[in-house]
Amino acid sequence: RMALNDNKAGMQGLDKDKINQIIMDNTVGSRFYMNEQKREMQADDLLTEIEKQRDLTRTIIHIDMDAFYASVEERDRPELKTKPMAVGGMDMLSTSNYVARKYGVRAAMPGFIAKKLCPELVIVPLNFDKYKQVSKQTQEIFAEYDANFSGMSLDEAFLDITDHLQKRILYDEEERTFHYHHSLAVKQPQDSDSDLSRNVSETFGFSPEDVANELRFRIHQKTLLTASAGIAPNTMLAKIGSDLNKPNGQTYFKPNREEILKFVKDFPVRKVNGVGKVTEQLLSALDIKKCGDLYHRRGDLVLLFSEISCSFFFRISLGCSSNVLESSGERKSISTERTFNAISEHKELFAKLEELCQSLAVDMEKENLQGKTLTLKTKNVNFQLHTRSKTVTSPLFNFESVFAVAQKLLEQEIMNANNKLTLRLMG
Ligand code: DCP
Ligand code: MG
Repeated sequence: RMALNDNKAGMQGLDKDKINQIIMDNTVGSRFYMNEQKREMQADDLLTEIEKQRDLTRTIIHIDMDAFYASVEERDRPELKTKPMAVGGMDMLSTSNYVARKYGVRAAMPGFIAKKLCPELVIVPLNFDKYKQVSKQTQEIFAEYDANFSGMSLDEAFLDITDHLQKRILYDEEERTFHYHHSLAVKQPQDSDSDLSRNVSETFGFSPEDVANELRFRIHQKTLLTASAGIAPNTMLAKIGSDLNKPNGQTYFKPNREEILKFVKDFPVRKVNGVGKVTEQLLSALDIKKCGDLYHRRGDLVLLFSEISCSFFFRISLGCSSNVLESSGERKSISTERTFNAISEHKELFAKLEELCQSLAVDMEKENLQGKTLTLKTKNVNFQLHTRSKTVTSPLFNFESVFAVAQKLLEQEIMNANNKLTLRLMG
C-alpha cells in the first residue's frame, strides 16, 4: 500500500520497481511502516493461536455422490447416460450430468437458459423419494465405519474413521473382502457364463485410502452409483479432497503439516467451503485469489475484517479446520441478548454482562449444551454493531466458565473503544 500509484497524468513509463524500492527503503522506521508492522504482528498472534490448535491425529473422510440426482435418473434410464441431461424444471435445475456440464449447464440455473446453452438437453423432473432411498442405503454403510457420521445432505457425509482404522488392524482378509453385485462383475473374455470366479470379490487393505476405496466400492455395489471421497486430518481438507478427483475418484491429504501448507498455498480461495460469491469478490478486490495470498496479506485483512472473519481466513491459509464432526441436525449455538438505556459505567457494563451470562448458563443447562466459542455482541450509542469472539480449549459449561471468558472480551472491547464505551445492547 506504500507502492507508487502511477495512474496520474504525466506518470506513464516510469521505472516503478526502482521508485518503489526507494520509497520502501526510506519508509522503514516511519510511523506508517510501524503501523503496518503492528498489524502484521496482530495477525501473527492469531496465526500462532490457530497453529497451536492444529491436530493431525484424526482421519476424516468426506464422501460425496457424483452428479447425484442425475446419476440416479441415469441408473433407471440408461439411455440418458450418453445424452446431456439435467434434473429439475424449466424454472430451475437441481443438477446436471457430466455430459451437460460440458455445455455450461449446472445446478441453480433455470432450465430455459440451460436449453439455450444446449438445445438437445433432456430435463428430467425431480424424484425425491428415490434420492432419499439411496441416501438411506449409503448411510447404512457409513454407520459401519463411524456410528456418529455426520450426514450433511442426501448425497454427502463426513466420517471420522480414526477408531475404525485401529480396529481394522485386527480384521482378517474375509472382513476386508466384499463381493461384486453379479451384474457388475467385470467379465473376462476367457470366463464362461457360469464362471465369474476371478472377479467375484475385491479385498481392501488397512490404510485410510483403502478404507475410502472400500466405502466407494460398497456404495457402488449397493446403489449402482459412484461416489468420490476426500481423506484428510480435518473436515475442510476432506471436503476439498472429495471434489478434486471427481467423478469416481478420491484424494488423500497425509497428516503432514508441510505437505498441507504446500497444497493450500496455490489452492483457489473460492473453492473452499464457506467462501461464497461475496467473499470471493471482496477478496478478489484485494487481489487475493489463492489461499496463500491470505497469509501474505494478513496485515491488511486484520485492518479490513472482523476477528471472526480473519480467523476463518487464516485457518484456510494454514489448512486448519475442525476435525470434530457434528451429528446431523445438532444445535450449533445458543444465545441471549438485551437492549437497554445507554450505559457506560464499567461497573454497570459488567453487571449487565453478569446478568446475561447467568441467563445463558441457565439456557445451556436446560438444553444440556457446552460451548467452544463465546461471542460478545455489542451495539454502541451510534448503533454500530460489533462482535468479538474467543475460542477456548476446555468447554464452557456453566456460569463461572462463561462469565470468565465474557469478562475478558468486554475488557478488550472497553480498551479498544475510541471514546468511552457506551452501549445500548449486549448479547
Ligand atoms: N442440489 C440442488 N440444488 C443445488 C445444488 C445441489 O438441488 N443448487 C442437489 C442436486 C444434487 C445434490 O443436491 O444432485 C448434490 O449436490 P452436489 O453439489 O454434490 O452436486 P452433484 O452431486 O449433483 O454433483 P457433483 O458430482 O459435483 O457432486
Ligand atoms: Mg455430489
